[in-house]
Amino acid sequence: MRVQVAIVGAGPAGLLLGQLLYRAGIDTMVIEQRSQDYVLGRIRAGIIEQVAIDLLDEAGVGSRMHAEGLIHAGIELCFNDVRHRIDLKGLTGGQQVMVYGQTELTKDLMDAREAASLPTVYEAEDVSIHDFDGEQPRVRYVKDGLAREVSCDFIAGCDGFHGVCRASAPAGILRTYERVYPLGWLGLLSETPPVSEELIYSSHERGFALCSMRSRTRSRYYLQCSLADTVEQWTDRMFWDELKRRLDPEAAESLVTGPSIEKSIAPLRSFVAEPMRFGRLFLAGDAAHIVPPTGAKGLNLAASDVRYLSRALIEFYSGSSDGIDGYSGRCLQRIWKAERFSWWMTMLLHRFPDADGFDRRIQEAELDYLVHSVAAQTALAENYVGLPFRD
Ligand code: RFL
Ligand code: PHB
Repeated sequence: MRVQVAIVGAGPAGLLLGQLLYRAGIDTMVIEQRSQDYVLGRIRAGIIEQVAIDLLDEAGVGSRMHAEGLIHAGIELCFNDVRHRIDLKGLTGGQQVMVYGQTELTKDLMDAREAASLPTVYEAEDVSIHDFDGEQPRVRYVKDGLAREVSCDFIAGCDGFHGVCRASAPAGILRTYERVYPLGWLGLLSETPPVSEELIYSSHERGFALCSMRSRTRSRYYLQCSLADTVEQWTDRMFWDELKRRLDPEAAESLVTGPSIEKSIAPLRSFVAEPMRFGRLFLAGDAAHIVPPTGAKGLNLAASDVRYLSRALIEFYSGSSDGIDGYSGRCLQRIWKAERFSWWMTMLLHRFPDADGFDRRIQEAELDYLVHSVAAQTALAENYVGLPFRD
């Protein structure tokens, strides 16, 4: 089998890239190690920026998102039992974000790929990539017990943080930067109406909490937890009781609880791999970088990489290599700003086990500054809605 671009990984980065290239007449194959149901069952991101909305429209998969997604013009920060609204729209000249689950977005992309009968292999085993330092890279995998090979012009490594593509990059060239935070997020999904119209980010002495949602009838909540905790340890009852303790009295009072549909614990990490291109291999999305979820940037950064990569590849097939040569540098400029913002939000809002009195006073001063300074709120807002593209 031969295609122009072999895409490893059917997460949002891989599927969106495949759809954009398909619309430009470039043929792709997506090779995913998990089953389609497994990929769809992962509960992850909930907030998408205008950049990602525009790209999904460009890919022709935006109609359900526009019909079902919820536009949010602000977020609330809660500390000392009081909520403070950050007017994202007012502070950024009209920009907003959308609540639309990663699961839904992935489903829309999978449906579009299926409708166009584009080649996609799920449950591919032993995926490996070869010869991307030459003109004829190859991807090998095993399916139904048979070894297969795809030859291509380019490999797009969209296979997430634990994937094979970054791991195959030449060690002498790859540089990585990492910060691991000593805490996790325990997430709970429930078929209950959200506690508030907008997201609540709460900084509390018992730990951070976040009230998010997937629709008007489905809520997504998170609690800062210890990395030693297990999901089994946290009954639904314990989760709801703890969430109430970390919210202001009005929110705690109006919180509607119910059985969980899903519960999971995610570690918090910042990570960047540089560069993002190795010959004819390109890394995109979580394969190249991870942010702690506090700033809601992971999926949006994946979309931002895909925007650059799709344009670069389309340019290449029209005769110019400028886009692919500039790919890594352009992506990284945006990535590091999102890394900074996500790190800052994380440091501001969580309680760290090793923090001393000085660290705590700095957090208090920063929160107080934030709610009294339009300049500080504007900085938060413009980062939260997504920084503009320079090119
Ligand atoms: P994904 O989604 O991890 O997809 C990678 C795919 O590659 C497959 N794969 C392989 N395939 C073939 N061969 C191999 N060797 C392979 N190894 C792996 C995997 O099975 C998978 O299907 O990466 P992608 O596409 O780059 O997308 C990134 C996003 O999924 C991620 O950044 C976000 O979910 C992060 N994130 C959030 N991002 C936001 O923008 N807004 C949010 O509100 C937000 N909330 C979150 C989040 C992530 C969370 N967790 C669980 C980490 C909340 C949470 C709790
Ligand atoms: C979510 O809804 O899953 C979500 C929202 C905002 C965040 C992180 C996660 O910052």
